[in-house]
Amino acid sequence: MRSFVLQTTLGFLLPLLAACLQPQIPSVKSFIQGSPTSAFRLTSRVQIIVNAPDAHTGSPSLLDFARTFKDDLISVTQFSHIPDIIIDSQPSLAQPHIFLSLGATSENLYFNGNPSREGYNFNISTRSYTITGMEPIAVWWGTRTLLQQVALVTGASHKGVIELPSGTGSDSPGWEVRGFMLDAGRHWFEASFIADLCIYASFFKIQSLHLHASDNLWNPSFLYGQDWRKLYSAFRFQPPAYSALSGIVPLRNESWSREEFTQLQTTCAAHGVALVPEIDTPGHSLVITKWKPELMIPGAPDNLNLSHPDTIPTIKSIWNEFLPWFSSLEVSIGADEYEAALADDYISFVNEMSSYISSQSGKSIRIWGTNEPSKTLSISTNVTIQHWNFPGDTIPVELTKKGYKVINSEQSFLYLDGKTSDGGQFPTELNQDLMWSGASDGGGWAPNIFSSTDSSNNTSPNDPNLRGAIMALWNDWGNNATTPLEIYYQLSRSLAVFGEKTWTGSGVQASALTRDQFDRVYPVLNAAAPGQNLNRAVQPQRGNVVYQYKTIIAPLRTSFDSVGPPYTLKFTVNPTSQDGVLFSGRDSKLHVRSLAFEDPSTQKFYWLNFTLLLNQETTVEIHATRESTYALINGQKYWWLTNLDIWGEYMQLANMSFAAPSSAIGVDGFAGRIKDVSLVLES
Ligand SMILES: *[C@@H]1O[C@H](CO)[C@@H](O)[C@H](O)[C@H]1NC(C)=O
Ligand SMILES: *[C@@H]1O[C@H](CO)[C@@H](O)[C@H](O)[C@H]1NC(C)=O
Ligand SMILES: *[C@@H]1O[C@H](CO)[C@@H](O)[C@H](O)[C@H]1NC(C)=O
Ligand SMILES: *[C@@H]1O[C@H](CO)[C@@H](O)[C@H](O)[C@H]1NC(C)=O
Ligand SMILES: *[C@@H]1O[C@H](CO)[C@@H](O)[C@H](O)[C@H]1NC(C)=O
Ligand SMILES: *[C@@H]1O[C@H](CO)[C@@H](O)[C@H](O)[C@H]1NC(C)=O
Ligand SMILES: *[C@@H]1O[C@H](CO)[C@@H](O)[C@H](O)[C@H]1NC(C)=O
Ligand SMILES: CC(=O)N[C@H]1CO[C@H](CO)[C@@H](O)[C@@H]1O
Repeated sequence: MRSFVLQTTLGFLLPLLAACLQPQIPSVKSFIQGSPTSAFRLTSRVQIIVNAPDAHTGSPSLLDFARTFKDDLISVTQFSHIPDIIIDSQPSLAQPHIFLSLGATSENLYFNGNPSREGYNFNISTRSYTITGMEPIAVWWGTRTLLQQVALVTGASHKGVIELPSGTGSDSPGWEVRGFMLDAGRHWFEASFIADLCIYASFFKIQSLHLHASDNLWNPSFLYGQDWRKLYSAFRFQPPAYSALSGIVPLRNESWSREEFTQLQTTCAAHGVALVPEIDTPGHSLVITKWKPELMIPGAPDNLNLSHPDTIPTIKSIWNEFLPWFSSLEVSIGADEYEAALADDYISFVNEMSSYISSQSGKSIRIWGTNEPSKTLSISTNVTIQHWNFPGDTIPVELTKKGYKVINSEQSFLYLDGKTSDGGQFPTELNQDLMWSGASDGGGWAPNIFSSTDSSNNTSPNDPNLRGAIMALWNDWGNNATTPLEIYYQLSRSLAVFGEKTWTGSGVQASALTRDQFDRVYPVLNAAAPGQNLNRAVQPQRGNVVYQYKTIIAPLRTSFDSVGPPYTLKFTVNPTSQDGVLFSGRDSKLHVRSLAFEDPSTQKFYWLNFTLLLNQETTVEIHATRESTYALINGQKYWWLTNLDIWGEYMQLANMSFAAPSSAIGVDGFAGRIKDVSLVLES
C-alpha cells in the first residue's frame, strides 16, 4: 500500500504513519480506508464501552472479554492506567472510545460454507473504534486485531502518539478448528505454563488447545521385557482422594488437581481458547496396565485388550469421572496406533465410546486417523478424524467423501517433537519453507493441504467436511529433554505462522500475508503479545545490565524472577561447601555441586562436567541462548547437556537452554562468598 504524505502547517512533509492498516498475523480479510488524513488517536484517556444489552451475553461474556482486553491494552500501549470500562447503550462522542457490541456482521461463513459466529466488523473514525461480532468470541478476535495494530504502530515509531487509520473492515476465519496440541502425557507441565501458552496462542487467533493428557514413553527394550513397569507413563488428571481410580495416578505430584485444571481451562476460555482434552486408549495405555495388568494384551503392555470384559468398563469409568471437569463440546479419545489385526474390536470400541460419551455428556469425540481395515464394520461418521499419517484407510480426501469430518494434523507439515526428533524427521519449529511455498500445489501450506508431493491428496479449501487443522508438539523423550520454556521457543513462531494459515489459508484470499510481511511483523508481535511473559523479558536497571553487584551478602533477593536468553551471567565464587544454590529463579536454579542447573518444574538436574574447588575463587561466565547454555571457566567452555534415549535405539546428547535464575543469590544452604556478579542481556 502506498504511504500518504501530509502537508503540515509547519511546511514539513511528514509521512502519515496511520495511512493504512499494517499487515498483521493473521491478516485481516478486508479494510476499506476512510479519509487518509483522519485517524483514531489512542491515548490513555480512551474509554472502553461495552454495549449494555450485550454485556452479560455469553460465557465468557462480552464484559469478561472486555476486562481482559483492557489489561491487554495497558500492556501493549504501556499506558500506566486507562479509565474503567463503561457499560452503556451508545458510544459517547465526548471522549475517544472503543465500543464493543454484538450484532449481525457481513462475514458469517467458514470456507466450507458452515455458519461462523467468529466474524467481526470494525469501524475506525476520529473519535471511535467500534467492533461488532455475532458473539463475544468474535469481538474478542476483533480486539486482538486492534492490539496488533497498536503494537505495530508503537513498534514503528513511538513518539507518544498512537494513530490508527480511519476506515471500515471485516474479518473472519476460514476454518473453525485452529488448534495446537501439546503432549503433556510424556512430559510434565504445570498448569500455569500451559495457561500462558493459551494466552500467547490467542494473540494469533488460535481457538483451541488439544491437551494430550495421558501416555507413556515408547521404548521396546522396556516395554517388551522384564522392566515394562519402569518405563515412564503418566495420566495427568488427579482423581479425588480415595477414588477407585487412584491407581491411575501414582505420581500425584505430576498431575493437575481439579481446581488447577479448572483454572487452566477457565484462563484459556477467557482468551477465546477452548481446551479439548485427550485421554488416549486403547494404545498408549501403559499407565492403565501398570494399574490393572490383567487388561493388557499379553506381551504388549501399552495396548489394552478390548475383548477382556473389564477393559471397556474401566475406560468408561475413567471418562465418567473426568467428563464433568471438561467444558469443551468435544473430547479426544486418542485411539491411535492400535493393532490392525484387531480392527473389529477397535471399531466397535470407538463407536461404543462415541455413544457413551455422547449419552453421558452430550459431547462428541475425535480420534486420530488409524489404519484399522475391517470387512464388516466402520467408524460412525459422528466421529471426527484427526488425520496425521497416510497408511491404508486414512486418506483425507477419501474420508471427507465418505462423510467423515476431518481435522488436518498431517505430520509432514504439522508435527514437532520436543528438542529433537529421531533422525531429524521433524523440524525444531514449523518449517517456514513448507508453510509458505512447499505444498504440492506450489503454494504454501493451509488446512486443506495434506501432501507436499501429490496434490491429489489435498482437499479443496471449501470441502464441507474439512473442519480445520491442529499442529502438534510431541514429547517423545520425556521430562529431561526440555525445560517448559524450550517448548515455548519451538512454539512461538510456529503458532504465529499457523495462526495465519488456519485463518486465511494459502492463495484463497487476496489479503494473505507474504512471507516477507510475516517475517517483518512477527518479532514485534511476539514481543508485544500481552497477558504472559514467556519470553521472560525484563526491564534492565541500566542499558543491557539487568543487575550488577560487586559484593553480595548472601542470601540476596532481587526484583527479577527469571530472565530469558540470550544473556551473560558472570560471577566469582569461593564456596566452602558443595551444598547450596548459587542462583535461584522461577525457571531454573544453579547448584554449587557440579554446577548443576535444576529445572524446578520437572525436578530434573543437568550437571556440568566441572566441579568448583572449595575454598578457592573461580570466575564463571554463563552464556545462554534459546539453543544452548555454556560456562566459560579458565578459558574453557563447558556445555549443559542432556542425554536422550531415542526409542531405546541410541542415546543422543543435546544442548539445554536455561533462563537466568535471577530472583535470589546464595540460598538454600549456600556457604562461602560470591562477588562481582553481573547479569547482562545479549542480542
Ligand atoms: C463508521 O463510523 C463513522 C463515524 O461514527 C460513521 O459515520 C460511519 O457510517 C460508520 N461506517 C460504517 C460502515 O459503519
Ligand atoms: C483378551 O481377553 C480375553 C478374555 O480374557 C481373552 O480370551 C483373549 O485371549 C485376550 N486377548 C488377547 C489378544 O490376549
Ligand atoms: C450419531 O449421533 C446422533 C446424535 O447424537 C445419534 O442419534 C446417532 O445414533 C449417532 N449415530 C451413530 C452411528 O452413532
Ligand atoms: C514426583 O515424585 C517422584 C517420586 O518421588 C519424583 O521422582 C519426581 O521427580 C517428582 N516430580 C516432580 C515434578 O516433582
Ligand atoms: C569430563 O571432563 C573430563 C576431564 O576434563 C573428560 O576427560 C571427560 O571426557 C569429560 N566428559 C564429558 C562427558 O564431557
Ligand atoms: C533422560 O531420561 C532418559 C530416559 O528417558 C534416560 O535414559 C537418560 O539417561 C536421562 N538423561 C539424563 C541426562 O538424565
Ligand atoms: C551445542 O551447541 C553448540 C553451539 O551451537 C554446538 O557446537 C554443539 O555441537 C552442541 N552440542 C550438542 C550435543 O548438540
Ligand atoms: C486421490 C488419492 O487418494 N491420492 C493418493 C493419496 O495418498 C495415498 C498414499 O500416499 C495414495 O495411495 C493415493 O493414491
